[in-house]
Amino acid sequence: MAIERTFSIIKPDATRRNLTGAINAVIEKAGLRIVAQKRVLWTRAQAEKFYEEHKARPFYGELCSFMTSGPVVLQVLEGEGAIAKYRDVMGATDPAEAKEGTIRKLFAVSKGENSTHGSDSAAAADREIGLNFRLDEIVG
Ligand code: 3AN
Repeated sequence: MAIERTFSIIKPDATRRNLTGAINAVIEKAGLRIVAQKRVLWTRAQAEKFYEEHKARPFYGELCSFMTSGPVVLQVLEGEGAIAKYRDVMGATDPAEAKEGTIRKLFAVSKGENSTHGSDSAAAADREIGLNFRLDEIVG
C-alpha cells in the first residue's frame, strides 16, 4: 500500500469540549502522522464551498451553521493507505453505528456533531487539502 495524504477536520463539537489532543492521540496511535495542522474559524463561504457536494441534502444549511459555530482544527494526515485508514479510525458517520475504539464511538455527539471529518477518496483528499493548505504548510 502506498503512502497517502488525507484531509481531516476536528469539528466544533470536539474543539468546544477540549478534545483536540485526545483525538490526535487516537490518530497517532493508529500510525498516521499529522504533517500539517491549524486551528481556524471558517467563514460561512468557506464551509459552503467545502461541503458544496451536499448542497441538495436537507442537512446542508445546518451542517454549514455547525461548522462555523466554533473553531475547527484542519489537518493533513500521512501514512500507508491513509485515506481508508482514517475512515476506519473515525468510524461510522452515526456514532450509534461506530465500532468500539473509533473516534466517533469515543467522542461524537450525533450524526451531525460527529467530531471529525476525513476525505472519502483520493480525489476528495486532493481537493480538500488544496482548499485549506498551501504546499509549504505541509511538512512530511
Ligand atoms: P462522512 O463525514 O462520514 O463522510 P457524509 O459524507 O454522509 O458523512 O456527510 C457529511 C457530513 O454531513 C457528516 N460528517 C455529518 O457531519 C453531516 N451529516 C451527515 N448526515 C447528517 C444528518 N442526517 N444530519 C446532520 N448532519 C449530517
